[in-house]
Parts: sequence; structure tokens; C-alpha cells
Amino acid sequence: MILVMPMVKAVLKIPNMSCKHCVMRITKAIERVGAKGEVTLEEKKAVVEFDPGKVTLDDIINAIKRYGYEVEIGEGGC
Ligand SMILES: [Cu+2]
Repeated sequence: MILVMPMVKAVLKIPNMSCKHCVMRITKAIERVGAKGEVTLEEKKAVVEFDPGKVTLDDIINAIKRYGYEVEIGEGGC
């Protein structure tokens, strides 16, 4: 029997992102760990979607932090 894990969505606040390059860098960091992310500069946040059987929210947060960004879990996080 195959168990299909539902995708988990979380909102991450990234207060020190400042330009389009930050958006690209953060988007790539999220994709590199195997998650999907929609990053918005105006709101300084990233809405991430991931399979909890493969990736954890910590993995995603650490991947973003590695680039020097601050990350806070926003509403909708776990
Ligand atoms: Cu930037």
C-alpha cells in the first residue's frame, strides 16, 4: 500500500530580503532542498510547500539561513 503524504504549507517571514536577487536566491535555496516556494519581496515572505516525508521545515529554513537571511515562521507554520 502506498501512502501519499499530503503537502504541507508554511509561511516564512524573511525580514532582511531587499531586492529581486534575494527573491531568486531564496527561491533557489528552497528548491534545492526539494520544496516549492513562492517568494514575495513586497511582503518579505516565502510561502513554501513541501512533502513532510522528504523535507522538513527546518531543512528549508536552514537552506535560506545559509545565504545570510533571517527566517521567522509566520502564520500557517507548524
Ligand atoms: Cu537582494
